[in-house]
Amino acid sequence: MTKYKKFLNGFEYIEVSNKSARAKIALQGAHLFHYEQQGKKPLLWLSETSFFVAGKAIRGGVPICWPWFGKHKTESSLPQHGFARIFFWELLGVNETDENSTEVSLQLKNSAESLKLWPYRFELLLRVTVARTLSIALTTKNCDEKAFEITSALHNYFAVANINSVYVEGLDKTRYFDALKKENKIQRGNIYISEEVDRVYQEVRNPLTLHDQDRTVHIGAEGSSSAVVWNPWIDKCAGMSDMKDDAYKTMLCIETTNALEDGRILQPDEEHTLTAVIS
Ligand code: TA6
Repeated sequence: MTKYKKFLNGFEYIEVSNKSARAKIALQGAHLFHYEQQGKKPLLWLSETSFFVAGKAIRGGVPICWPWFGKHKTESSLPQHGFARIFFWELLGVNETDENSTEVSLQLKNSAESLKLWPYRFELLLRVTVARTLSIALTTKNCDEKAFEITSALHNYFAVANINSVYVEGLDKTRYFDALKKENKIQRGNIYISEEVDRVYQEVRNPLTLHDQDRTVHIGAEGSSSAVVWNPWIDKCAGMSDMKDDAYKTMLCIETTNALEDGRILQPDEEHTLTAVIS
Protein backbone atom coordinates (compact mmCIF):
# COMPACT_ATOMS: atom_id res chain seq x y z
CA MET A 1 0.00 0.00 0.00
CA THR A 2 1.24 3.52 -0.78
CA LYS A 3 -0.01 6.77 0.76
CA TYR A 4 0.93 10.28 -0.33
CA LYS A 5 1.15 12.49 2.73
CA LYS A 6 2.03 16.02 3.85
CA PHE A 7 2.93 17.48 7.21
CA LEU A 8 0.91 20.50 8.31
CA ASN A 9 3.61 22.74 6.83
CA GLY A 10 3.17 21.06 3.44
CA PHE A 11 6.32 18.95 3.65
CA GLU A 12 5.61 16.00 1.34
CA TYR A 13 6.43 12.34 1.85
CA ILE A 14 5.18 8.93 0.84
CA GLU A 15 4.43 6.04 3.12
CA VAL A 16 4.90 2.52 1.77
CA SER A 17 3.84 -0.67 3.51
CA ASN A 18 3.66 -4.32 2.56
CA LYS A 19 3.62 -7.66 4.35
CA SER A 20 7.34 -7.45 5.14
CA ALA A 21 8.10 -3.85 5.95
CA ARG A 22 7.04 -0.21 5.95
CA ALA A 23 8.92 2.97 5.11
CA LYS A 24 8.55 6.72 4.75
CA ILE A 25 10.40 8.71 2.08
CA ALA A 26 10.40 12.50 1.87
CA LEU A 27 10.38 14.05 -1.60
CA GLN A 28 12.94 16.57 -0.41
CA GLY A 29 16.23 14.77 -0.71
CA ALA A 30 14.52 11.48 -1.64
CA HIS A 31 15.11 11.04 2.05
CA LEU A 32 14.19 7.68 3.53
CA PHE A 33 13.45 8.67 7.12
CA HIS A 34 11.69 5.60 8.44
CA TYR A 35 12.10 1.89 7.84
CA GLU A 36 10.93 -1.04 9.92
CA GLN A 37 10.41 -4.73 9.24
CA GLN A 38 6.80 -5.60 10.17
CA GLY A 39 6.54 -6.40 13.87
CA LYS A 40 10.00 -5.06 14.69
CA LYS A 41 11.41 -1.79 16.04
CA PRO A 42 12.44 0.84 13.50
CA LEU A 43 15.84 -0.04 12.04
CA LEU A 44 16.72 3.55 11.14
CA TRP A 45 17.11 6.28 13.73
CA LEU A 46 15.20 9.56 13.40
CA SER A 47 15.80 12.52 15.68
CA GLU A 48 12.78 13.46 17.80
CA THR A 49 13.64 17.07 17.08
CA SER A 50 14.42 16.78 13.37
CA PHE A 51 13.27 19.60 11.13
CA PHE A 52 10.94 18.79 8.25
CA VAL A 53 11.30 22.05 6.36
CA ALA A 54 12.42 23.10 2.89
CA GLY A 55 16.14 23.45 2.56
CA LYS A 56 17.09 21.74 5.84
CA ALA A 57 18.20 18.09 5.86
CA ILE A 58 16.14 15.71 7.98
CA ARG A 59 18.23 14.44 10.92
CA GLY A 60 18.22 10.68 10.66
CA GLY A 61 17.17 7.97 8.24
CA VAL A 62 19.39 7.92 5.14
CA PRO A 63 20.44 11.40 3.97
CA ILE A 64 21.90 11.36 0.45
CA CYS A 65 25.22 13.16 0.50
CA TRP A 66 26.01 14.10 -3.13
CA PRO A 67 27.88 15.32 -5.24
CA TRP A 68 30.37 15.87 -2.44
CA PHE A 69 30.80 14.20 0.94
CA GLY A 70 31.58 16.49 3.87
CA LYS A 71 32.69 20.03 3.26
CA HIS A 72 33.13 21.26 -0.33
CA LYS A 73 36.83 21.06 -1.21
CA THR A 74 37.24 24.75 -2.03
CA GLU A 75 34.02 26.67 -1.30
CA SER A 76 33.22 26.65 2.42
CA SER A 77 30.00 28.59 1.73
CA LEU A 78 28.49 25.62 -0.16
CA PRO A 79 26.25 23.22 1.77
CA GLN A 80 27.95 20.43 3.71
CA HIS A 81 27.39 17.02 2.07
CA GLY A 82 26.30 18.60 -1.20
CA PHE A 83 22.80 19.63 -2.26
CA ALA A 84 20.96 16.39 -3.21
CA ARG A 85 19.52 16.00 0.31
CA ILE A 86 18.00 19.50 0.34
CA PHE A 87 16.63 19.62 -3.20
CA PHE A 88 13.14 18.47 -4.17
CA TRP A 89 13.18 15.19 -6.14
CA GLU A 90 10.61 13.90 -8.63
CA LEU A 91 8.76 10.72 -7.69
CA LEU A 92 9.08 8.51 -10.79
CA GLY A 93 7.04 5.59 -9.54
CA VAL A 94 6.06 3.09 -6.89
CA ASN A 95 6.14 -0.55 -7.99
CA GLU A 96 4.48 -3.01 -5.63
CA THR A 97 6.53 -5.92 -6.97
CA ASP A 98 4.66 -8.42 -4.79
CA GLU A 99 3.02 -8.55 -1.38
CA ASN A 100 6.45 -8.50 0.28
CA SER A 101 8.35 -5.93 -1.74
CA THR A 102 7.84 -2.39 -3.05
CA GLU A 103 10.31 -0.40 -5.15
CA VAL A 104 10.17 3.40 -5.03
CA SER A 105 12.05 5.40 -7.70
CA LEU A 106 12.92 9.08 -7.46
CA GLN A 107 14.95 11.33 -9.74
CA LEU A 108 16.91 14.56 -9.49
CA LYS A 109 18.28 16.32 -12.57
CA ASN A 110 20.47 19.38 -12.94
CA SER A 111 18.62 22.69 -12.78
CA ALA A 112 19.42 26.39 -12.81
CA GLU A 113 19.65 26.11 -9.02
CA SER A 114 22.02 23.11 -9.06
CA LEU A 115 24.22 24.62 -11.77
CA LYS A 116 24.88 27.58 -9.45
CA LEU A 117 26.31 25.13 -6.90
CA TRP A 118 27.93 22.55 -9.22
CA PRO A 119 28.60 23.28 -12.91
CA TYR A 120 27.66 19.91 -14.40
CA ARG A 121 24.62 18.30 -16.00
CA PHE A 122 23.57 15.05 -14.38
CA GLU A 123 20.73 12.65 -13.68
CA LEU A 124 20.45 11.11 -10.25
CA LEU A 125 18.18 8.10 -9.72
CA LEU A 126 17.34 6.61 -6.34
CA ARG A 127 15.70 3.20 -6.11
CA VAL A 128 14.56 2.14 -2.64
CA THR A 129 13.36 -1.44 -2.30
CA VAL A 130 11.24 -1.81 0.83
CA ALA A 131 11.15 -5.47 1.82
CA ARG A 132 12.50 -7.75 4.56
CA THR A 133 15.83 -6.48 3.22
CA LEU A 134 16.18 -2.75 2.59
CA SER A 135 18.04 -1.86 -0.59
CA ILE A 136 19.01 1.70 -1.50
CA ALA A 137 20.64 2.27 -4.90
CA LEU A 138 21.87 5.71 -5.96
CA THR A 139 22.78 5.94 -9.64
CA THR A 140 24.63 8.95 -10.99
CA LYS A 141 24.69 9.57 -14.76
CA ASN A 142 27.04 12.11 -16.29
CA CYS A 143 24.91 14.01 -18.83
CA ASP A 144 27.61 16.60 -19.51
CA GLU A 145 30.28 16.86 -22.21
CA LYS A 146 33.04 16.86 -19.58
CA ALA A 147 34.05 14.39 -16.91
CA PHE A 148 33.23 15.08 -13.26
CA GLU A 149 34.15 13.57 -9.92
CA ILE A 150 31.65 12.75 -7.20
CA THR A 151 32.08 11.80 -3.59
CA SER A 152 28.92 10.61 -1.90
CA ALA A 153 27.32 8.73 0.94
CA LEU A 154 24.18 6.91 1.90
CA HIS A 155 24.45 8.39 5.37
CA ASN A 156 22.70 5.58 7.22
CA TYR A 157 21.56 6.43 10.77
CA PHE A 158 20.87 3.23 12.73
CA ALA A 159 18.73 3.07 15.86
CA VAL A 160 20.51 1.26 18.71
CA ALA A 161 19.25 0.27 22.16
CA ASN A 162 22.24 1.75 23.97
CA ILE A 163 25.43 3.05 22.36
CA ASN A 164 27.46 1.62 25.25
CA SER A 165 26.52 -1.91 24.33
CA VAL A 166 26.94 -1.94 20.56
CA TYR A 167 29.89 -2.82 18.39
CA VAL A 168 30.66 -2.88 14.67
CA GLU A 169 32.30 -5.97 13.18
CA GLY A 170 34.03 -6.23 9.82
CA LEU A 171 36.63 -3.46 9.81
CA ASP A 172 39.44 -5.15 11.69
CA LYS A 173 42.87 -4.29 10.19
CA THR A 174 41.22 -1.73 7.88
CA ARG A 175 42.86 1.64 7.45
CA TYR A 176 40.86 4.77 8.20
CA PHE A 177 41.15 8.54 8.31
CA ASP A 178 40.31 9.86 11.78
CA ALA A 179 38.47 13.08 10.88
CA LEU A 180 38.77 14.34 14.45
CA LYS A 181 42.51 13.90 14.84
CA LYS A 182 43.20 14.32 11.09
CA GLU A 183 45.32 11.17 11.19
CA ASN A 184 45.46 7.91 9.23
CA LYS A 185 45.16 4.81 11.43
CA ILE A 186 44.48 1.07 11.32
CA GLN A 187 41.41 -0.42 13.01
CA ARG A 188 42.20 -2.94 15.70
CA GLY A 189 39.36 -5.42 16.18
CA ASN A 190 35.71 -4.45 16.45
CA ILE A 191 34.58 -0.82 16.87
CA TYR A 192 33.18 0.18 20.27
CA ILE A 193 31.83 3.68 20.89
CA SER A 194 32.83 5.51 24.08
CA GLU A 195 33.64 8.96 22.66
CA GLU A 196 33.00 11.03 19.53
CA VAL A 197 33.86 8.88 16.51
CA ASP A 198 34.20 10.19 12.95
CA ARG A 199 36.15 7.80 10.74
CA VAL A 200 36.40 7.20 7.00
CA TYR A 201 37.49 3.61 6.29
CA GLN A 202 39.08 2.62 2.99
CA GLU A 203 39.45 -0.73 1.15
CA VAL A 204 36.41 -1.94 3.04
CA ARG A 205 35.44 -5.57 2.52
CA ASN A 206 31.69 -5.81 2.99
CA PRO A 207 29.39 -6.65 4.67
CA LEU A 208 29.70 -4.89 7.99
CA THR A 209 27.74 -6.03 11.01
CA LEU A 210 26.18 -3.85 13.70
CA HIS A 211 25.73 -5.82 16.91
CA ASP A 212 23.06 -4.17 19.04
CA GLN A 213 21.74 -5.41 22.39
CA ASP A 214 18.86 -7.33 20.90
CA ARG A 215 19.55 -7.49 17.16
CA THR A 216 22.21 -7.84 14.50
CA VAL A 217 22.14 -5.68 11.38
CA HIS A 218 24.06 -6.59 8.24
CA ILE A 219 25.17 -3.73 6.00
CA GLY A 220 26.30 -4.76 2.54
CA ALA A 221 27.49 -2.38 -0.16
CA GLU A 222 28.06 -2.36 -3.90
CA GLY A 223 29.90 0.30 -5.87
CA SER A 224 31.76 1.33 -2.73
CA SER A 225 35.10 0.50 -1.13
CA SER A 226 34.81 2.96 1.78
CA ALA A 227 32.58 3.39 4.82
CA VAL A 228 32.07 5.97 7.55
CA VAL A 229 31.36 5.37 11.23
CA TRP A 230 30.09 8.40 13.13
CA ASN A 231 28.69 9.19 16.53
CA PRO A 232 28.69 12.82 17.74
CA TRP A 233 28.87 11.84 21.42
CA ILE A 234 28.02 14.25 24.24
CA ASP A 235 29.43 17.67 23.33
CA LYS A 236 28.73 17.71 19.59
CA CYS A 237 25.25 16.28 20.18
CA ALA A 238 24.49 19.00 22.72
CA GLY A 239 25.48 21.59 20.13
CA MET A 240 23.10 20.28 17.45
CA SER A 241 19.72 22.00 17.34
CA ASP A 242 18.04 18.98 15.71
CA MET A 243 19.24 16.38 18.22
CA LYS A 244 18.20 16.03 21.86
CA ASP A 245 21.16 16.16 24.25
CA ASP A 246 21.04 12.42 24.93
CA ALA A 247 20.30 11.38 21.33
CA TYR A 248 23.86 10.13 20.83
CA LYS A 249 23.01 7.20 23.12
CA THR A 250 20.54 5.65 20.69
CA MET A 251 22.07 6.20 17.26
CA LEU A 252 25.10 5.20 15.22
CA CYS A 253 25.90 6.11 11.63
CA ILE A 254 27.43 3.35 9.50
CA GLU A 255 27.55 4.94 6.09
CA THR A 256 27.86 3.41 2.66
CA THR A 257 30.15 5.77 0.80
CA ASN A 258 32.38 6.83 -2.03
CA ALA A 259 34.33 9.10 0.30
CA LEU A 260 37.80 10.73 0.12
CA GLU A 261 40.04 8.58 -2.13
CA ASP A 262 37.01 6.41 -3.04
CA GLY A 263 35.56 9.30 -5.06
CA ARG A 264 34.42 8.31 -8.57
CA ILE A 265 35.22 10.07 -11.84
CA LEU A 266 32.48 9.71 -14.45
CA GLN A 267 33.13 10.35 -18.11
CA PRO A 268 30.32 11.78 -20.26
CA ASP A 269 27.39 9.31 -20.46
CA GLU A 270 29.00 7.11 -17.82
CA GLU A 271 26.99 5.91 -14.82
CA HIS A 272 27.92 4.80 -11.30
CA THR A 273 25.67 3.14 -8.72
CA LEU A 274 26.27 3.21 -4.97
CA THR A 275 24.14 0.63 -3.18
CA ALA A 276 23.47 -0.21 0.45
CA VAL A 277 21.80 -3.53 1.27
CA ILE A 278 20.59 -3.67 4.88
CA SER A 279 19.08 -6.71 6.59
O1 TA6 B 1 29.45 11.36 8.12
C1 TA6 B 1 30.04 11.98 9.23
C2 TA6 B 1 29.90 13.48 9.10
O2 TA6 B 1 30.63 13.95 7.99
C3 TA6 B 1 30.34 14.13 10.42
O3 TA6 B 1 31.56 14.83 10.27
C4 TA6 B 1 29.15 15.03 10.78
O4 TA6 B 1 29.33 16.31 10.20
C5 TA6 B 1 28.00 14.26 10.15
O5 TA6 B 1 28.52 13.84 8.89
C6 TA6 B 1 26.69 15.00 10.05
O6 TA6 B 1 26.76 16.01 9.09
P1 TA6 B 1 25.46 16.96 8.90
O7 TA6 B 1 25.85 17.93 7.81
O8 TA6 B 1 24.33 16.07 8.49
O9 TA6 B 1 25.20 17.59 10.24
